Amino acid sequence: MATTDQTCVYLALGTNLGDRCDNLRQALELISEKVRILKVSSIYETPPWGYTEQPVFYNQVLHGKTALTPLDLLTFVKEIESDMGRVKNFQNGPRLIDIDILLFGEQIITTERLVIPHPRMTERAFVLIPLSEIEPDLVIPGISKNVAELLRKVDQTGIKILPLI
Ligand code: PH2
Ligand code: MG
Ligand code: MG
Repeated sequence: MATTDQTCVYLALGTNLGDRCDNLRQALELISEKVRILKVSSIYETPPWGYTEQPVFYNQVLHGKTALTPLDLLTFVKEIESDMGRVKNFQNGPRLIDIDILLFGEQIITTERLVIPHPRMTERAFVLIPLSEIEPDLVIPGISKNVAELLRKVDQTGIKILPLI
């Protein structure tokens, strides 16, 4: 595939049900069908945020390039979530796999279906830690701060990098 007309994207993965490592591995494989994956962070074990009475999460961030439009990318990742067996749950509740679009090039998108940059990414250490591992100098569109600066302002308690086994 030609590499022109491809947009840099950053996606965040999260899982706290079933075989979490395998869920992440499977999600990466499915995402790679339409996103050329260029960088993948380590996996981080992270305490649940928002609703605490649930298993700990594994989180990971990837950087890639895609020819999809933002809405087609959203449809694509939602299809992967449901194909992998994610069922609807309450907000911030347990999930087999969550794939969130953090950034789509330099674009700022505010529609009913899609808000980019991801509205809560700047507050969440479980996103900023893996993102800073692969892209510490990245400046978030609409905010004049880079990932490393944003990370200094959030609570990183309880987050552990998963050793490679
Ligand atoms: N996702 C949520 C809510 N809370 N907590 C952690 N640690 N990791 C997540 O991915 C996560 C969460 C909603 O998307
Ligand atoms: Mg999410
Ligand atoms: Mg989501």
